[in-house]
Amino acid sequence: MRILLYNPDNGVTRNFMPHLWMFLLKALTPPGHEVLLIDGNAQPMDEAQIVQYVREQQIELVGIGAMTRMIAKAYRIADAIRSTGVSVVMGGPHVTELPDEALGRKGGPRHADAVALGEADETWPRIVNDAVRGELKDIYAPLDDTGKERKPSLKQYPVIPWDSIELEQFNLVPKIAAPMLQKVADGWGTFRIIPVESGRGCPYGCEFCTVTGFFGDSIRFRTNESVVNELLLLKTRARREKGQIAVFFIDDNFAINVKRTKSLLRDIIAAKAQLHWVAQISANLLRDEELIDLIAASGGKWIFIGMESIDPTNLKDVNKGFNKPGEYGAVLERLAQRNVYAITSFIFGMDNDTMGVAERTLTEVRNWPPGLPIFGLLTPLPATPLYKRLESSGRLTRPRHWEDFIPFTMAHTPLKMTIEEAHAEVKYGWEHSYSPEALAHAVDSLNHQPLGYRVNIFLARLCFRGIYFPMMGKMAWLRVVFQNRHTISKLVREALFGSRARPTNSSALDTYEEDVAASEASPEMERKSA
Ligand code: B12
Ligand code: SF4
Repeated sequence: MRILLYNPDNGVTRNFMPHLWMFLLKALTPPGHEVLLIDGNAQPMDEAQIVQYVREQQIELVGIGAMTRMIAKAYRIADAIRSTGVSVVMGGPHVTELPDEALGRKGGPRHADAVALGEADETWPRIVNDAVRGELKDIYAPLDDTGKERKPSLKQYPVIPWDSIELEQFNLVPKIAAPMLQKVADGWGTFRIIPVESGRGCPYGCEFCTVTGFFGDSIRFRTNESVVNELLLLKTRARREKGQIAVFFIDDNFAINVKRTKSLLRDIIAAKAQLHWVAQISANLLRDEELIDLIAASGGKWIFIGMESIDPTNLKDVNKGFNKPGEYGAVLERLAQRNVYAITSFIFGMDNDTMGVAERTLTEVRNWPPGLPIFGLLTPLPATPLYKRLESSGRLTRPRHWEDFIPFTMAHTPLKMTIEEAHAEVKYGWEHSYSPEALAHAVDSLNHQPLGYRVNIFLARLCFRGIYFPMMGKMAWLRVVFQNRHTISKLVREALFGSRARPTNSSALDTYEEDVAASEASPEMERKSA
């Protein structure tokens, strides 16, 4: 059977990384079938295009996975495919939480022939076999013999053939630049960020998060050996292609068991399997100096930290009181001393937030080593404790917000500000962190570091800017390059003439302050920050 696995685009950003579920299910497909993958974020398709693809490729079964924010698109695509007579199976967090919606059992249209609930590692082979026999059931759930939910063990993890799998759609290097970049240093002809999981589950149960409900609070790990072998495969591929591969450890809390994380990192170092990597780790787990040493030595470059708020009342409200804002700065310093930087994620629109929350947060952020701050709004995802709390207190303004996804627009009203005010705060956060002046400041604050680090933070900020400011086309990128021409020319001068061309710290700061003063006086900037 020819099977297509498809993940819809989110319509806002071009995803920088493929979705792991597709590669995993492909690896778990019983032999004798051909599995094709399309990630809409890398290859956007509308309904007509996907129908044409399904017909041309003679696809007989389609698997679609989607987060809540992409579900409306996922349903439209599923409807179009089913209208051609091809069966559609849906899986992932949203349909697990609301299977009746996908199956049309709530009075709405049916979008899927079958739904896979929860982790599908063990049910997928069954689904494929049933589809071959034309006997798909409505629901597939991972249950043991007694009918109790069973979370798959990760001890027998399938080998994803990263060294040979087709990854063309996930190359972040523009085709036009590839031949030249192949010759730079160890080769930059390709650059891919690849998702790798080392474990699943998180016991913390933050109120807005689906993870504890979906993966359970019992944490399961792969063996160190299987993770190390996967990294070695990726490393071999990068060398062969004269390109670069970075890894995103997608575990929700990569250091949830510090002892085990240290042992994995030691094994990575011993096997020389280091690649540059990113991982999500909560701040409370980053107190351990030895852990940070091992992170740096094993290739860790960026740590995603869900800081959420600098207000302990907000954190307590969403069951994240284990985050201690007072220690954020020290944690980031500890990382920065090893040249590891942080993606610091904040949520605005919490119940104790008032106008000015963005500036109050940025006042803290400015005292920390440079990183990548990101800002979002509190979103009640279906089946989370947050959703239930807001629903029972009648505070949801758009209870089925996923039917009409509007980026950066809340689905409930916070207690101390309006929905519009909450969005204005997010906008303020993005504008003041990703303006040309802020980018210049981030680069200059790494003046004591080699050029590579300065280029790295600059490029990372340019890319992250796209999460809020649409940067989908060539023109959008050209505009951003023009706006940041001073920083770009400074970095290019330094690359050509060495650090002699680098401004001293004080002059860099003066330039920044002049820039800020200039931009504060600029009506354009004032309008943007209103
Ligand atoms: C990596 C990741 C990202 C990446 C992007 C995704 C990518 N390219 O991998 C980044 C960092 C960009 C990201 C961003 C966001 N993310 Co995210 N992300 C994750 C994370 C940590 C890992 C995903 C993963 O690979 N898991 C491992 C795989 C194996 O699990 P899985 O995807 O669930 O797949 C299994 C099953 O669900 C099932 N399955 C899945 N699809 C299908 C399809 C079929 C046909 C079948 C049969 C089975 C099946 O089988 C798989 C194997 O068991 C998850 C949390 C988590 N642990 O899953 C959150 C998660 C998916 N993200 C979430 C959210 C909310 C977001 C953001 C909206 C956050 C924000 N406020 O900005 C953004 C949106 C990004 C966008 N594209 O629009 C939520 C989604 C909840 C929901 N109901 O939608 C999650 C669950 C975390 C949470 N806090 O609750 N994310
Ligand atoms: S620590 Fe992260 S993954 Fe765990 S419940 Fe909280 S937000 Fe979700």
